[in-house]
Amino acid sequence: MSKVVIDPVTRIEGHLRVEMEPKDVETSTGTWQVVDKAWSSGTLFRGWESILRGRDPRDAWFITQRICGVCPAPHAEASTQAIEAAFDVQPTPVATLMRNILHGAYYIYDHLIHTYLLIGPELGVLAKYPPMVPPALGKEGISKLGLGSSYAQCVEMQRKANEIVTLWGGKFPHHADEYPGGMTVKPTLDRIASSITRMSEIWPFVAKTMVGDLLALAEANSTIAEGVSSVLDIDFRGLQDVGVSTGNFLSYGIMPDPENYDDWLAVSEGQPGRRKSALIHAGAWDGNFKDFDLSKIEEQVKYSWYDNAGGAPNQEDEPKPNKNKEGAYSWLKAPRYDGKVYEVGPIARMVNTFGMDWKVDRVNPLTGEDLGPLEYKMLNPKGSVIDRVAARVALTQLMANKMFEWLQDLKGYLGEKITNYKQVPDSGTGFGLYDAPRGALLHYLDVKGQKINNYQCVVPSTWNLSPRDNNGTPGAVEQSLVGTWLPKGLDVPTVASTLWPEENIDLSPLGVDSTVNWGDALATALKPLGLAGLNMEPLNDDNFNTSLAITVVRSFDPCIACAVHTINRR
Ligand code: NFE
Ligand code: MG
Repeated sequence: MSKVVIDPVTRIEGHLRVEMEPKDVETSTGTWQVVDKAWSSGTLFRGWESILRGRDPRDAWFITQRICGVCPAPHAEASTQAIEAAFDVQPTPVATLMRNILHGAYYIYDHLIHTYLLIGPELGVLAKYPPMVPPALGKEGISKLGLGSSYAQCVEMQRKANEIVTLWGGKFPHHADEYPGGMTVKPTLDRIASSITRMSEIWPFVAKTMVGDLLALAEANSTIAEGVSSVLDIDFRGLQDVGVSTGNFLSYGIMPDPENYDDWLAVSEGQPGRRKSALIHAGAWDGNFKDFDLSKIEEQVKYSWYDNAGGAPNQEDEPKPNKNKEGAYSWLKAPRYDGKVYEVGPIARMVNTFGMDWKVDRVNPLTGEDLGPLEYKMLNPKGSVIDRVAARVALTQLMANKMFEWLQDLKGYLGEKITNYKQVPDSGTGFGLYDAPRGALLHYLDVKGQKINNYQCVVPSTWNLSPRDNNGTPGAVEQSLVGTWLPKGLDVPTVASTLWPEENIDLSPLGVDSTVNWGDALATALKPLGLAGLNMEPLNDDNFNTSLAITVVRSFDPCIACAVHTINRR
């Protein structure tokens, strides 16, 4: 059968191509198409690991931030920690605390934009949930139909979160104040107060709107399940049956305890462990809590456009690109842990810290008002679209709570020593391991003659979007696409009307004299925007609707700008 291709996958950073081979499935209601095999290709060719060679190692954290405009902060942090390991210097406790505050605000921004701007539109459409559909009819649509109400607020709130990053980092993207051994910013009461002011607006949005939207999605999920089950005559439980991955989850942890940094460092020095003193733990969950062991990571390259041999990150050499390599189809390598595929990202952070059941408090830190905890149990232990969304919401709530605690704690450190300055050593090596929003992020630095001799990054999207490995096993996203329904000839409004047939949306506030069902309401709102190619326009009988498949891909929050960072010097 011919392939269905999405290229480029939009609304992400970088260039991602997804190919899918459909197969027919016969049921009592007809012949349907689902994904049989999938291929994920990074089509973008970049230059990072090579341009770092020969440079001053102190510049690495500043340069590697430029890998990505979405996740510069985690690259800065992973790099700074690699430099600190190579220089044999530790950050001071107050520096670690300020880093937690900066990165906590950054995390809130990142998970907000993914939930609302990057995957929210698909979820809002599927779940008949106007607050998460883009505010396509502007202020009038927001006030009269609630169309895009949460989406629009999110835009404001992510800005406030980024303002906190700039209070501690000078600017965003690409903050300017980390330094091996510490920070170049001081804790001051005005920075603390300005951060709390912004958090006092962000916290209620997260605790009420964001958590409320997750609960609304979870409730709508049963109607989606019934609708799809009856159309296809299959036993479909809902969004927990979409985007199912491997059940193996890898995390490096985030937010070290400033007073127990040795526990954090042990893992990046090669000692198997879980960094349990950190807010989010490291681990290699395979159905049970398992220590993370750095020596089990290797990159495989059989299906990647390189002539390198692959191997452990500190064995990898100068990239040898070869676009003509037989069988290869991606600029991404295939990182594996203990030879197996592991999903990285929000679920990995949650399960490696809390297991399958999560409970996050929602007590307003300023007023004491208790909204009741957010409680969530993973709906699919192998991971799924809805579990990824839930994990991001839970992490945002957790981070919003912690921000107040850290800001309070910082008052106890005013006037403390900020940096353990150290000269560039003649030689040294070190790893920085830090969980970026999209997942486990590794930087490796080798210094010789006071210059960078080798630099390697193994990045979250490289794990999730990897091509097949040396054994031919597909990567996490490639596996999670298998079985996804590709509706043929059915545009998005038609699918929406089938799932939600009741005609109960009154368009009269917009001056349209009718009461319509969800699909017609969407068509009214979104078609005038001319979203051709997004399955809003009528599809002919040979065309596949790829919206569900793209939702699967988006649930991993791909970033190919991060995932490929090699250079062709020829
Ligand atoms: Ni460019 Fe990134 C994150 C890193 S890659 S977004 O988070 O590191 O997946
Ligand atoms: Mg690399």
